[in-house]
Amino acid sequence: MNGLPSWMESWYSATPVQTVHCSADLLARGNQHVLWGCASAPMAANDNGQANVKALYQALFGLLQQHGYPHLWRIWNFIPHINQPDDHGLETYRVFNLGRAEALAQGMARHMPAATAVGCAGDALQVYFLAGRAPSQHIENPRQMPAWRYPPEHGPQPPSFARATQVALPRQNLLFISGTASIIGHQTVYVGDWAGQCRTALENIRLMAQRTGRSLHALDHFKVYVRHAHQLGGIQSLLQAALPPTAKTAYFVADICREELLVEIEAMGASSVFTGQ
Ligand code: 3EB
Repeated sequence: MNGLPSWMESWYSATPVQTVHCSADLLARGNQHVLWGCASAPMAANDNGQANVKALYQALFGLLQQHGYPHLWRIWNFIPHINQPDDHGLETYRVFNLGRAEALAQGMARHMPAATAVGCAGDALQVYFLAGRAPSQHIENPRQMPAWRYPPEHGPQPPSFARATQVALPRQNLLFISGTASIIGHQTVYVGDWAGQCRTALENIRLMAQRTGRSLHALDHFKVYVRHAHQLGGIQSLLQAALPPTAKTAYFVADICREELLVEIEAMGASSVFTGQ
């Protein structure tokens, strides 16, 4: 209807927002604490996109540095043909990891953000980010190996992201839990079993929330990525019974970075801090 997309994400600010950058492939708007934006780079099928990934991340870090929001809190990576091999037979997600790590190693952003990395249509890598003037606190999951330490069986370069980041703003504590899957240690568990994968991913999220003193029910936003459209109904009813009923939850059909992963769940907690004013 009206050419509007079926789903939109809006971020609101109680204080004035300014556009700090606007070009064809990089857009960013922010207030005095937070910068929100998106970036894109060409990533054609079968092409090695490593240099483009690196260039996008370098441009992003440059922008954050230049405008005084040096801390990357949260990033969403939408990667076209994510599970397809490039011209050298390396899976696009693994190519992405090489380019991202190169930019991180060179850049000032030594602190990894919380992240999501899922597939998308088209031939462009699309990245959405939240960065801030204040650093975020890095949180790992005790029953998952930090992703940046994954062994080489998952690709020549481990993925550079934190399991979660937490930020204390003047009136709000933000918790960003990365895309979370059915992984224990570094291994995928419940291969071929979407229900088992849902329960394991949920338990991983619950453990992360617990690490920050929250229950699962203190999380107020969830996004669920489902690989196969025909499993969406089953996954939705399983999760609806387990997720907090008051949370905003959105479901998407998307490819996920490991071929055998059927579902990935991310979460956010944005509890208000009442100052009594
Ligand atoms: C995992 O835990 C599942 O490469 O940025 C989840 C979230 C995953 C983010 C990323 C990958 C990424 O390894 C995959």
